[in-house]
Amino acid sequence: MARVFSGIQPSGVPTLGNYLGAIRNWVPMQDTDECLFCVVDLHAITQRQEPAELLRQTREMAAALIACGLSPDKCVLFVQSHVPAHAQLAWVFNCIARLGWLNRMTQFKDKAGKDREAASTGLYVYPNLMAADILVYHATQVPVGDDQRQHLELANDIAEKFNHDYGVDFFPRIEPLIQGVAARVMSLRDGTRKMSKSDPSDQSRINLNDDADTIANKIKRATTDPELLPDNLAALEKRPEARNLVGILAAITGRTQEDVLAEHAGRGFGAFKPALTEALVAHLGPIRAEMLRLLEDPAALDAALHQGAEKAEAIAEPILKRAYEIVGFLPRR
Ligand code: AQP
Repeated sequence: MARVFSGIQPSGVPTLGNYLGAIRNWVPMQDTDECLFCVVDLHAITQRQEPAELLRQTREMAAALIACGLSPDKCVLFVQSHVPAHAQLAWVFNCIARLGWLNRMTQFKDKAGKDREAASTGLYVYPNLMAADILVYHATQVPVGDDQRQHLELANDIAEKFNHDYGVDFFPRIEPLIQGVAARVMSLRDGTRKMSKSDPSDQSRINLNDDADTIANKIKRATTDPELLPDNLAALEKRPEARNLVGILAAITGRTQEDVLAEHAGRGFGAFKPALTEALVAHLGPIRAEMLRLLEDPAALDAALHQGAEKAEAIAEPILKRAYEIVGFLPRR
């Protein structure tokens, strides 16, 4: 049985991008693998979060994950800051990763924007913490969206350098699992940018707690072009917004993009958008309802997360202990 790890930041309400690129792929894995899924609040504070908002968003994220089908009985579902081993191993990795490696990370460049000097050092070393999140469990399978590919390559570089520098074969290689037509869902306002929960424009994304009217409105206002839909994918190459909407409809209805085009070829977005809205509302409506129901009982949510943290800690502690011994830290009695 493979050990699987993946995380999601409570930096907002999860989006359709998070759902199609990651969460949805996690659900079936619970039945076949040993899965750890983590609400990564330490990562969220690499960018400013209002404390009260962060607390609310952490519970909201846990509720969303359960509403999407993760079961605290089938997987280890927990909050990152509840398991100190993540941050403890991350420090070691800060000392393994090279500045040159981090300088190449495109997510840092995107998130730091033009004023790089003003970005937090946490945002810069984010990939080292992500490597620790995974490797502190010796997890080997990491289901993520396409935007995380570069970070996982870096995690493998860190594991390899640690093993090489200390002459051990301790950390395993990580295999990124990047799946499906919706591995990268793009913004509804700009088809060249990925859909993000922390995008300042709420119109750029579908949130998992959006109601039917909000979804309809966002799809109606989504940026498109005046052309009709073609009958083949190649013709969408230079039409990022159109390609994104076709990809979303394909992913949400479990069809191929070719199938969607075969149905809608020759139509404009006036006809396509209502079909997309209908499919989104049908799929996301029950998730939203379950999420709202779970949030009515925060104590039950917290209890499930605390249980998850205990299970996670039991796996992480001996691995961290051994890593510290390898580094040469004096063992604590
Ligand atoms: N647009 C996307 N399409 C496909 N997959 C996506 N993911 C994120 N955006 C898309 C995947 O969702 C998982 C959790 O992501 P995260 O919260 O850890 O961080 P992120 O990638 O930075 O996601 P966001 O939504 O853009 O958050 P903010 O705005 O806070 O930075 C990951 O597996 C990711 O690949």
